[in-house]
Amino acid sequence: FDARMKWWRDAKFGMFIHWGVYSVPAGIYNGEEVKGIGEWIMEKGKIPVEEYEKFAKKFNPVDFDAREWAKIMKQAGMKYVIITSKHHDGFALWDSKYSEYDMVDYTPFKRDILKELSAACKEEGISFGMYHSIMDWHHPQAQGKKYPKYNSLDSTLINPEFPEYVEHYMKPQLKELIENYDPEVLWFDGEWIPAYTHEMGLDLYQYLRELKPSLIINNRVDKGRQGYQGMNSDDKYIGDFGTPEQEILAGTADVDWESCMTMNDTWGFKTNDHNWKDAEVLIFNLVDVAAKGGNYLLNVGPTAEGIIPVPSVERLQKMGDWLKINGEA
Ligand code: JFZ
Repeated sequence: FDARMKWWRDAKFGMFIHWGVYSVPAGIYNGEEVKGIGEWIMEKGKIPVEEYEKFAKKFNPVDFDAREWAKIMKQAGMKYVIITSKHHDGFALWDSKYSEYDMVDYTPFKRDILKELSAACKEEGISFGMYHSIMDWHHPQAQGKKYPKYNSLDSTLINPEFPEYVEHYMKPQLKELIENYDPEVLWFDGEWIPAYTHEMGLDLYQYLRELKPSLIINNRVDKGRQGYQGMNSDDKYIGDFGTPEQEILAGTADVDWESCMTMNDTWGFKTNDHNWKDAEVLIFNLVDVAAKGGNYLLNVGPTAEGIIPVPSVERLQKMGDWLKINGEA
C-alpha cells in the first residue's frame, strides 16, 4: 500500500490544460494554416524565435477567470488538473525569477496564471499539477539558439550546453514551481531529445522527491519513456505512472497508468479544428479507463483570450451530468 499514490488512484478523472503562446496564432501563421498539433506551431511552421516572441508580446487573456475554470472541472467531476507550466516553446505561465520569458514579465497581461489557478483549485478541492517540457526551443542552452543558426529547429542536435540548462535553469525553475505553487503532480514531456540522458532523469526524479516527498511524477521524467514504455519491466527506470497517449489499455495492468486524450485533434487551441469527439465517446472512454484501473486525463485548449472553448465545456457538462447519476458521489 502506497499512501502517496492513494489520492491519485482514487481520482480517475482529471483536466489536462494546454495553454500558452501557441494559443495566440491558434494554428495559423502568415495567414496560412499550419498542419499538425497547435502547440507545435513554432516547430511545424518554422517560426524563428524572434518571430514567435511577438506572439508572446500579444498574449493578453483578459477573459481568464481561474475560478470559472475550477468550477468547470468540479462540475465535470474532475478531481485534478495538469496545466502546462512550460511547453516545448519555453514560455513560462508563471512569474519566474529565472526568466523574463514569462506571463508576468513578457506579456501585457502581467498576471501569474499558475498562482491564480492553483489558488482557485485549492478552493474547489481539486489537486493541482503541472506539465513541464524538458525540451526547450527558446532557451539558448537548450534548442533555442539552434534555430537561427540552422534555420530549422532540429531537436536531434545536441547542444553541448544542455547540462547547464538542466542544472541552472530547468531544475531551479522546477524548485520555484514546487516552492511557490505546491503541485501534487509533475508531468514531464520532451524527454526524447538526445541531449537528455537516463542519468539526468534519475537525478531529476530524486531531486524533486527530496524537495517534496509526496510529489507524484510521470514516467517521461526518465529517458525515452514514451507512452507506456518500461513501466512493466525492471526498476532501473523511474517514474510513478505510465502515460499511454490517446490510447486505452486492453485490460488491467499491475502498474499505475493514466491515459491522456484531446477532445479534437490538437492539444493547444486551433481555430480551425472542429473535429470534436461526441460526449458519449468521452463518457465511454472514462468508464473504460476507470474499469481498467487507470486515470483519464482529458484535455482542453483555452483560447488566447482565456476561454475554454464552448464545445469542450458542453462535453464536460454532459460528462458531469452523467457522473452525477451513474458515478460515485
Ligand atoms: C507530447 C507533446 O509533444 C505534445 O505537444 C503534447 O503536449 C502531448 C501531451 O505530449 O507529445 C507526445 C509525447 C509522447 C507520445 C506521443 C506524443 N507518446 O508517448 O507516444
